[in-house]
Amino acid sequence: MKLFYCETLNPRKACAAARFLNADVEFVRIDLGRGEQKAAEFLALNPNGKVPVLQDGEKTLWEANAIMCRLSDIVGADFWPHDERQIDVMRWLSWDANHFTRYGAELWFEKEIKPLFGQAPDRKVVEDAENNLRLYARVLNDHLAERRYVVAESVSVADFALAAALPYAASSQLPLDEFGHIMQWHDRLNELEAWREPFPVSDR
Ligand SMILES: N[C@@H](CCC(=O)N[C@@H](CS)C(=O)NCC(=O)O)C(=O)O
Repeated sequence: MKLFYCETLNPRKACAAARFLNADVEFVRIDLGRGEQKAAEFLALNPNGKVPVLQDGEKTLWEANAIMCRLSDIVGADFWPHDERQIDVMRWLSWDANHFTRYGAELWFEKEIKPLFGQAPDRKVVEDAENNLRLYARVLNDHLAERRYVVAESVSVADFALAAALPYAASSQLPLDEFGHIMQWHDRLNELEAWREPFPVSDR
């Protein structure tokens, strides 16, 4: 199996999951700066021209959350549960994409990625994203007040999805300091080497 990735927010989830699950994947780096994601060969794998992509024989799968779930199934783990927890995990994946990481990733993009290409952050977009992130962070913070992980008692794909922007909290100045339960939960995820160090060392 090949996992196409770059050292950015979305592939980070898939790489962390592959490491966490000890999945037998070959990491293949795509250089986004050089536009390798828009090459015909790569577009044949993912017509969106984005990483991550998982190639498993004839099957290719794009979207980081789906890749995390697939890897869990391949190794027979509980990371993508198949019992009554699954609906709850699904709920958080959906909420995250539409609310929490939607705005966290927007701030990461405005503050870290645009400057790499010589562009200034859009102040209106930043202000709007900060306000929305605070709004939704309150919901997650309250949910985590008496829980170690987002769903049930163990780490699931919901944790890795919801935490996607948190490694960039300081560098992207995410307005999350006041949300102690979120920060403590992310400290717990950082105890996992796979979450702390998701990318192949030789490429960093
Ligand atoms: N919804 C996709 C988003 C993937 C995505 O946006 N990947 C970015 C890197 S974080 C990318 O490949 N960007 C390159 C481009 O758009 O040209 C997922 O979760 O996998």
